[in-house]
Amino acid sequence: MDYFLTTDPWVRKALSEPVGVEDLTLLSDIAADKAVDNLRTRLKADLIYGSIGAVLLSVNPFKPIEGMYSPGVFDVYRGRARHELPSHIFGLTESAYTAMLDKGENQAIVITGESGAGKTEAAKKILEYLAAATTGSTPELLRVKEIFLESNPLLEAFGNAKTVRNDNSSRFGKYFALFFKGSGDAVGGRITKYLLEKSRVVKQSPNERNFHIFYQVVAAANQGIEKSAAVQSKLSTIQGCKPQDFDFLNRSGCFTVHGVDDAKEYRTVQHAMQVCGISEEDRASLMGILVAILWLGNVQFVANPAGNAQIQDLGPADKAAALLEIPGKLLQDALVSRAITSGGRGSTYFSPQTVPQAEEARNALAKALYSNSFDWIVSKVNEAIGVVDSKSCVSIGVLDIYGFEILEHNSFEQFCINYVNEKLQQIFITLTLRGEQEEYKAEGISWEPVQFFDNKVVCDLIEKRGGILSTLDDCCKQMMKQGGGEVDAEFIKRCIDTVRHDHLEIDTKFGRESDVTKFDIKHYAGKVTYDIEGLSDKNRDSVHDELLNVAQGSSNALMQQLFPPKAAGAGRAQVKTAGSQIKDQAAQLVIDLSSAVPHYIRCIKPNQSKQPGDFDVDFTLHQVQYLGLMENVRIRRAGFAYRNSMARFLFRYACICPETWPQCDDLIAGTHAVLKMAGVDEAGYRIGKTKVFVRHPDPLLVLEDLRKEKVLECVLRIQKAARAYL
Ligand code: AD9
Ligand code: MG
Repeated sequence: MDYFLTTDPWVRKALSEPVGVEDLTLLSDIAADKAVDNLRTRLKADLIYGSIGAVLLSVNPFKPIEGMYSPGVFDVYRGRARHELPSHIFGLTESAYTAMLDKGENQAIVITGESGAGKTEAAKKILEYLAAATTGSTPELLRVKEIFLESNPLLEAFGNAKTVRNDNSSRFGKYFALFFKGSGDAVGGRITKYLLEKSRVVKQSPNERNFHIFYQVVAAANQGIEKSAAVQSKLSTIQGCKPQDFDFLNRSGCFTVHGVDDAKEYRTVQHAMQVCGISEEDRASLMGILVAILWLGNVQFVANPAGNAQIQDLGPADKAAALLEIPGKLLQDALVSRAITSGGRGSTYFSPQTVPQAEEARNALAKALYSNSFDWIVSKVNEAIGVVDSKSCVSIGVLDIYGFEILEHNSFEQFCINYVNEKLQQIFITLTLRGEQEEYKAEGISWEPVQFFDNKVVCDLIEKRGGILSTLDDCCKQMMKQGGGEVDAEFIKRCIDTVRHDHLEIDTKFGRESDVTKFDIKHYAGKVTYDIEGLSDKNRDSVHDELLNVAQGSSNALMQQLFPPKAAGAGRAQVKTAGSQIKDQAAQLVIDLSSAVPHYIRCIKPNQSKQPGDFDVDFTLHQVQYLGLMENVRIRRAGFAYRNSMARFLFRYACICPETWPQCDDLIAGTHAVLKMAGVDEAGYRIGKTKVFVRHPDPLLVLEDLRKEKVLECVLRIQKAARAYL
């Protein structure tokens, strides 16, 4: 084939040097340590991609690999079937793209793996490939492509941060879907975001940073790189300041990221905002909000003689108020006091707050300002890409979500992140491991069952009624009614009393229930210990009414969009807890993914040092085990590469065989006849009750070629007939 003649050095190298086995299904010994050995050998030769059947494996090299994503490699993969070429993310993307166009079915690429394993990089490569593959030059297409590519740095600036695991860690989940016309050109898209880790705005762990955008803004203010006078006027209040001067940035001891120039990134991000249709006025307001958040962080409280909070220095609070375009006095009052509506008569009085309560209120406002801004940016990007009638299009969706996390201290954020990862693992199990086996059973195909851990039990523990999320919600609601109390303590008490489960461990051995400060969940990827403190606050996730009123009273147009006024006469809205939001989103995600043809990329992180050339065998082995890769291999080895209903199979291929064309009355006899025509012997396929299963993918290529020949023949005949007629 012509690709053997390719001069592209990367493809030649990948084709010419068989290093280990590319598809783990072909391992002579299916043991996890052998698989890890194989991954290591291949990584050493810069072969980061491999596969298990249709699942693409990607091992993070932590260094750029020369030529791997070059235009030459793109050209080789474009238009070719996946198994003709070495495993590559381009191959997977191409197969999703062609399947979408050929069959008119929506596709979803699901990228999983732990933090720092390479998911976001993979998502970017997919996007670049799709942008290059859609070669039309209509203004509509160019616009969609540009916005999709530009929205990446914008969303990363606001949604990513340096963590100990990854210098550019996604702190939100993202599902982006690109919509295509039948011709293959992109006509629109949609980005859905999942739970932003907003607690990072006010607090970061040691050696981690706040979201990138804050450092970019501080750098820009100092280097005078902003051209717009309106934006510059917002930045001017922090001119001469360093990140070290802001309490929301200076507690973790980490201010820079190796190899990242924050000022340069600032320019890229501001340009991206313009491309995404954000006006200069809104951009100025947005930068003003970010600067206001930094000043809010510097608002300190001290206790007056009565023990009530008062603002130590009005300077930062006034700066924040001015930037947010709200009256300074109103903001000050709302930070240190709170309206309480008492009893049945509903009379309201103002209760002074303690210092911790005022700090909590300040932090809640900062988080709300930031997360509402983030939501607004996502909505602007979506607006710019253009809403299309998704029913008249086909789509490719790419899911890039935060990876599984086990930190020294795990809180509500890790709980949500790990829950979403449980759901993704569950989808993987349902569609590949359990699904495959159940299908053989239902079709009456002889089959040796393979054992695997089904994490549905862990999903149930978290999301079912009476499980962890609903117990936490119940406690939050009840305590709100009672006007406060120790919600975290009540939550753990109820967990001990009512949520009994094999995957939940609460150690009460050494103390009373009230001394319990942690609980463990045995996740599919390992046991994680969660701190109880702060869970309920993070779950309730609310800004108290006075602060909300103050924000709603801003005279700034963007602020009015971020904090729309309550409709007249509307009571206190039933605010959804963060836990139930993520549960709803996860459920919707399952629906979206299940209604598309899934493709999987399993990313593996070979070390925790983030250095090229370092391979931590135990760490990698653990991922191979919890991702269920060996079970996947076993099922693949015993299984069939292709399956489809006989009706659909014949719909596509009946034309190649005289026994089935133009008439086929017997599905089973017809299927046998077509496969015989393609030279598949009887050991190579099985016929079930409604479906046909073909063991290897090669016969499918033969069938496709025969079909193409037939179609061409027909076209020529029609042309000839038409000419004769004319
Ligand atoms: V997290 O769950 O968002 O914290 P990701 O997204 O899995 O995580 P990411 O894609 O951000 O990880 O990769 C981490 C770093 O690894 C990148 O910043 C790159 O420096 C490096 N990386 C990842 N994939 C590749 C690759 N294919 N080639 C070279 C890579 N470097
Ligand atoms: Mg990421």
